[in-house]
Amino acid sequence: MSRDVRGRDAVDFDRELELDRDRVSPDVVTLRARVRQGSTARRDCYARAVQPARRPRSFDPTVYRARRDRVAANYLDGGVLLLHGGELKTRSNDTHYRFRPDSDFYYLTGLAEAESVMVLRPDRSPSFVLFVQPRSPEAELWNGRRCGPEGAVSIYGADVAYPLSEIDRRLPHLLDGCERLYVPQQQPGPLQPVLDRALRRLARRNRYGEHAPHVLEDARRMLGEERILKDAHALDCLRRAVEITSEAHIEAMRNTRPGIHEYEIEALLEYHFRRSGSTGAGYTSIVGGGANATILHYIDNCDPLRAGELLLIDAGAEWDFFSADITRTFPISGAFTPAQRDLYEVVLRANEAGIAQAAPDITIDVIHEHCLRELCSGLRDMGLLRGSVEELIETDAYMPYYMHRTSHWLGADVHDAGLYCVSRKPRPLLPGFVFTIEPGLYVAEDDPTAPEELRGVGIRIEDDILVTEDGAEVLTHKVPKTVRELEALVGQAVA
Ligand SMILES: [Mn+2]
Repeated sequence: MSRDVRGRDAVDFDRELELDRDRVSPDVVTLRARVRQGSTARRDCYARAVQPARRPRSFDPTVYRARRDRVAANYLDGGVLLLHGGELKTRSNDTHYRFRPDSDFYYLTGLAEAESVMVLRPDRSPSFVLFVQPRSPEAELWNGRRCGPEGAVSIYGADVAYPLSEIDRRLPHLLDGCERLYVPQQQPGPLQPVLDRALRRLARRNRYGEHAPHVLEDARRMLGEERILKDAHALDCLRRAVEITSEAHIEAMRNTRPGIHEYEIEALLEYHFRRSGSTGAGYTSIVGGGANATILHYIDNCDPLRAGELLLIDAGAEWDFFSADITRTFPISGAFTPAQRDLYEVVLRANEAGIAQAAPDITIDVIHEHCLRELCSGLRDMGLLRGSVEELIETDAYMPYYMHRTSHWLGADVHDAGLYCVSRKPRPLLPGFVFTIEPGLYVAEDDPTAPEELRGVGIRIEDDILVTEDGAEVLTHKVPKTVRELEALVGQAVA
């Protein structure tokens, strides 16, 4: 076999052998060379026929085509949209995290394959172009199926699709002459070098009549406005995610008892997510007992749960890459102490006051204010703060106990895309928006001004809300949150 046929690796390997020759015995050198050339069996194991590309379970191309059409009609304004589907992320050395596609990319394509790139050019032909990893018996044997350019067309409906290796050659032509280009500007990520090369190439070719886009716009901002109004498929996914998450929270409540560990509850929640067919948690589950609940994003989940303390669970399943987001707090031994119950009732009143406001034309700032009023009047009644509710809000006196906002958009991302302010003013809710209401109170473990029995108590109650034509629907209504319901349910499975 000549060096030319064997390619660069073999040539490099031979060089390495030359260097090695002085250091190792001739036998070892011969053995290594034989291994490098490979046995027939070794070559044959990759020579299997490539299976036909598989359509993912429950993939409906009309959902994604309708979204691309809406984006073209409502936002692109004659421009071109360029998105990357997300990279495979290294966990350590040569192992990776499970791939999770970029939300914007998946929203418009339904394609969950790493390294894919989409070019959407509604006014031109071809208008929907995908770059994907090519079919490869060896890569697919190790790492899983790929759709390849053929599947990108036949399954995902691309007008034309190319292997990723052709992107540098083809992208300049696809962008040539377009005035306006939409790319994710906050986190261009892996797209940046590809785009830079394409734009440089177009600039170089300018005197031959080619020209690069004049205006760069932020694709995330634009797509946030599309994604904030949930279509039927998004709502179906959210409802399914909420359903699974609700069952998981109830299971967690039923199985909580003193002595069980936070990680056991985490495992139980995520067991339920996965056994229900969910891709898993939409964010790292927060399972915090006692003072761990006062750490807003506590994810160590490593401690045993103690009688007399509260457990805060903030966890949500993802369904087809849409996430639920539910928080509940309840007593580990099944009964609140009087002080815990009083503080819990304050947060519950705030949660209900916020929900009562949810309706079209209301802003989430108004909902936040209603929650704040309940929290401040409760903190005052319990002796944690002094002064009028107006004063406490005016001076941010509540901040040591409530340091986060009440709401965020919810969808493909748990903190979903979409502007919170339009023209610097909080935007009114519209039917089809989905958001959370999640007031909380957190008393630091070492707060000398707080009554002893409240130190290290953290409470949050979070529901997912769909704005409807005439009000709002609490998607998460099945998860108990009154004191009576919780006390009846906690520990039932282990009693
Ligand atoms: Mn949340």
